Amino acid sequence: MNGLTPSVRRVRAQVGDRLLLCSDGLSDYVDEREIAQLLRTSDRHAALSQLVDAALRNGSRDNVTVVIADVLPGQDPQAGWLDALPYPA
Ligand SMILES: [Mn+2]
Repeated sequence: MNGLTPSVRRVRAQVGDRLLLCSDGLSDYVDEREIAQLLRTSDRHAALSQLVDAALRNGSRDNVTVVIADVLPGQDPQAGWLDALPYPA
């Protein structure tokens, strides 16, 4: 695997949780406290924009990749994630 070892961790998500996946273009340029504060922005898309803006404002010269996942109620936890997509195959 090109000498790379993935870091894998299982977390128990609860309704209302918000998960952040990001590249080091964000995490190396914005401190965790500010990231946490911006993640509390209720509108997910606004939070995304604010996180990317903060990284660029702090001089990030790397790519800034940010994914926010909100854990929502109403999905059968036994169903596969493909079944949860809003668009049928
Ligand atoms: Mn990077």
